[in-house]
Amino acid sequence: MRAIGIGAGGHAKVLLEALLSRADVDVVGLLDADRARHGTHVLGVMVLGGDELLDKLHREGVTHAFIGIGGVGDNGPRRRVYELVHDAGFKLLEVVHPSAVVSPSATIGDGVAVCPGAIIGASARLGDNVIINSGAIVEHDCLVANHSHVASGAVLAGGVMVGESAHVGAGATVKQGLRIGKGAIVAMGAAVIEDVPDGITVAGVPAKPISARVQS
Ligand code: JB2
Repeated sequence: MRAIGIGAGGHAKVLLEALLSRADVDVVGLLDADRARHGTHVLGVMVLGGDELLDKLHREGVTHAFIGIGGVGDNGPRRRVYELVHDAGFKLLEVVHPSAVVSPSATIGDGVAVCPGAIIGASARLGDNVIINSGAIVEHDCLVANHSHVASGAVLAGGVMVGESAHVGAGATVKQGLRIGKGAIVAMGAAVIEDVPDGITVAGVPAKPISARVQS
């Protein structure tokens, strides 16, 4: 299958590395909003232009896309790009790095990225456009809802629910059975020992609220 990547920064590079080892995927290029990146290469793959090329590429037989935007702390841009690509008729690629461990009983939505060394436990469920970044652990029976991002090295103990478009920062830990609200942010390194309401940012050990926010 022929695929286009959206974004040409650090996260796109991580996903590309996983995709370039797959015989079934031909990555034809990347698209980036930053004109300065057009014509440059990421791991040998050219940045062809901006998102205005999506319709043309689809007409030319490029059927699949992957979202290479990490958007640390704000999943709004990732959600918008996911919808744009979906509406343009592309199928979203799952990108699971060969070094990740995904339980056969786990389920994975459209366009999910599971990065190097991540572990997805038994009966865990990942929604659409979720990122489980390098070395993160999503234990058994967790639910990570659409557009959320579990950053590098974060640990969700068993049965944690992460609401839509939430962000769990690098190295954070969430105690078993808790709920992280929609659009909430857990700051890097936090230890979460109680539920986090929708839209709230928590930080520290143990984690405490530091602000409320509105998703972009
Ligand atoms: O709407 C868009 C758009 N918005 C931003 N369409 C397209 N086609 N591209 C878009 N971009 C582009 O995504 C930006 O112009 C930029 O080139 C790229 C994001 O690259 P950056 O390296 O700044 O961030 P990243 O999202 O790839 O990686 C961040 O998040 C990862 C999870 C970094 O913090 C990484 O260190 C982190 N691992």
